[in-house]
Amino acid sequence: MKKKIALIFGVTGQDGAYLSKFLLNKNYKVYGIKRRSSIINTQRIDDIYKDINYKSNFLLFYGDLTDSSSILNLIKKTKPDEIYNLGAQSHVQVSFEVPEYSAEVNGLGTLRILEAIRSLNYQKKVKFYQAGTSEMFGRTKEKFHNEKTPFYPASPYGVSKCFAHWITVNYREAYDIYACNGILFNHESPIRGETFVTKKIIQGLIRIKDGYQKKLFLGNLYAKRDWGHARDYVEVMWKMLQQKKPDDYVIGTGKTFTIKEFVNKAAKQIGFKIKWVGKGIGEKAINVENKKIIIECRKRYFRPVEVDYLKCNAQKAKKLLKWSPKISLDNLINEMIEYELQHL
Ligand code: NAP
Ligand code: F7E
Repeated sequence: MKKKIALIFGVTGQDGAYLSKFLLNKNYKVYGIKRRSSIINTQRIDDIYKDINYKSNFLLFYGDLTDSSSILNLIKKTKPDEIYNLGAQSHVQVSFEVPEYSAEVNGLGTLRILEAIRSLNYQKKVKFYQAGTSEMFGRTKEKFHNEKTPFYPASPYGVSKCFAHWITVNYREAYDIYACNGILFNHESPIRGETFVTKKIIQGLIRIKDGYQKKLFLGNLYAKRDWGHARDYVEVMWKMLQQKKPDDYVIGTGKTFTIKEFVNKAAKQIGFKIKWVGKGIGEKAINVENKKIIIECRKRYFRPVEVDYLKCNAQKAKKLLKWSPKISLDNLINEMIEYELQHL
């Protein structure tokens, strides 16, 4: 039987790496698009190349979401059955510093892929997944967020993803493309980027414990996030493309914790006894054993506007996609710690 072909934008990222392995294990041929960088940026997928079970079914091409011709040519060349758009300038705080670039890649990049599908007349050939985000809900005041919750983005990143969301809906309705928006809440893993808060906390605490670092500097400790594991979340991306009809789904755990609660959980598993003192920007965590300050807050890690609270209601995905998350936050933290200890 002919293998299905998947084309992944953002293959070198956290989700790109998990999704590639997931699809290869489902017997897909996987083509990934990497952008040119001055230093090799394939660390997360190098193990796939080295694995003889995957090697011949996994191939990378250069391309960029800011470059229409590379997108069009690669879709034409690879003739995919499924396209996953995971490529993005994905850091919320950085999007305040590079707003135009974030909109260019995240918003217009999505349009470029959809437009390539349309102009190649591939609407009946290819299914499209768009990596949407809970950041689109932003400052909406709801206890839970689901597919009906209005968007109120609170960063250039969130706004750019709203454009990507609606252009995906628009091309689905206008040109009958099988296109789905996955509205995913935060998901982490051992290979999460080092400047996202979960990885930064775990890496920082382990380095402090082992004497490589003195302090960890954080921003807002009271924002609440619904954190899941990337391995669980790539499965549901694929599931969305296996249904009779394309649709949009929110994906999350339904549980929410503050950054401070995440620190407390990670510290406990790493074997730190910490005590919090002070308030606001002066709040600190002290290592009870040696009385040293190990965590402080710094203004530079606060955002111009914060998304204070996110909590998912993924009933639709549970019912229609038969999906629910398998990995708890404690197990996710444990896996991230184990990885960090091995790679210190
Ligand atoms: P990530 O680790 O930051 O990966 C982003 C990927 O996009 C990387 O492969 C990156 O390449 C690539 N990329 C950046 N700019 C590009 C460009 N101009 N052209 C082509 N590719 C480009 O993000 P992630 O955590 O895997 O997330 C995957 C997707 O889901 C992103 O769209 C993100 O916005 C979205 N999302 C993530 C979460 C989450 O909690 N992780 C939640 C909801 C939605 P380099 O490796 O070269 O940088
Ligand atoms: O911040 C607070 C920060 O950068 C989480 C992306 O994958 O998920 C991610 O976006 C929270 C925020 O993730 C620091 O203010 C405190 O409230 O880990 P983060 P994010 O902004 O939620 C969504 C769903 C995406 O779609 C994005 O692509 O933690 N925080 N102190 C900090 N955040 C960071 N990065 N660094 C700190 O020192």
